Amino acid sequence: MTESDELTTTPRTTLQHSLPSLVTKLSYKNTDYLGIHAREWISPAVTTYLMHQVATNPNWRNLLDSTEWYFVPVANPDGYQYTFTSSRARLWRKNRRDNGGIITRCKGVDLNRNWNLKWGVGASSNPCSEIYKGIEAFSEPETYGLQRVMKSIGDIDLFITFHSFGQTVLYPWGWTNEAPSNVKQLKSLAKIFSNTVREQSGGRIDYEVGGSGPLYGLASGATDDWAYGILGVPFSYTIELPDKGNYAFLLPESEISNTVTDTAEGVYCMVSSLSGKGRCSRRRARRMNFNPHFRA
Ligand code: 0X9
Ligand code: ZN
Repeated sequence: MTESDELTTTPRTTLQHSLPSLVTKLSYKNTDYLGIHAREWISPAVTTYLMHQVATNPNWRNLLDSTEWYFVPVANPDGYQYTFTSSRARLWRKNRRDNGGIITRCKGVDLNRNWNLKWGVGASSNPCSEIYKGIEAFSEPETYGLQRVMKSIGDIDLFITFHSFGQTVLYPWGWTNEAPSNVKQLKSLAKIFSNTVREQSGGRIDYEVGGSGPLYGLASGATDDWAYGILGVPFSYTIELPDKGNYAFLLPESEISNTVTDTAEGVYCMVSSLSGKGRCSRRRARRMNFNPHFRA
């Protein structure tokens, strides 16, 4: 195959059905994304855009020989669909689980409180709560299906779950204020994201970097802690996308384009720095001197 052939070859795409989310696998190794709270509409937009970049942008090709990407654009399909049904439903967060109950009949489990690492800390047992943890860890088909797929992938180097809002890059732990063992490296890679986005946005978008617990308050049963603590993913993040609370979950349509392109550039540089390939590799990876798990 010639070099120009390679540039025009579309990556092989495999679809796997994990109940009930759809994981799209492109034929490269080692990165992983998802969006899980229904009302945080910018998350599926970012994930879909990233998927498109990876699949079609020739400028990303220098990363792809050594990387494999997994995307879950909508990890909470019922909740997401519900937010389109009325202006009251627009701010729904959980899935649409029928929790039973004779008096309240409150629906929904918070899918980011349902994973089995320290399940229950900073979460609620009340089905009417926005942060209801469910009857047990992985009680929900969405989380149960996703963890099965994630376990089946094998070693994952970088896990990013997109949420909104806040403009923060959060690393573990969320269930305790203790810092994890590779906190320096987690912080360095997070700063690569935030610096890249700041440059790319002409200084407009400034992310704060920090531990989930210290910055957002203790909350367990979330995907980032599970990926880090149970799967052993060395670089695991929750990225709270823009804005900082002005529009909050109702980010205007006019902000989508900037947000997805800024975020994609940030992710590109994270992966480039980790893999030692691509535009951001030399400048950043050497200085940071990390790459402990990357299997190029
Ligand atoms: O509370 C959450 O689930 C996330 N924030 S949001 O406003 N999008 O709901 C933050 C999760 C951070 N990670 C952990 N606490 N482990
Ligand atoms: Zn969220």
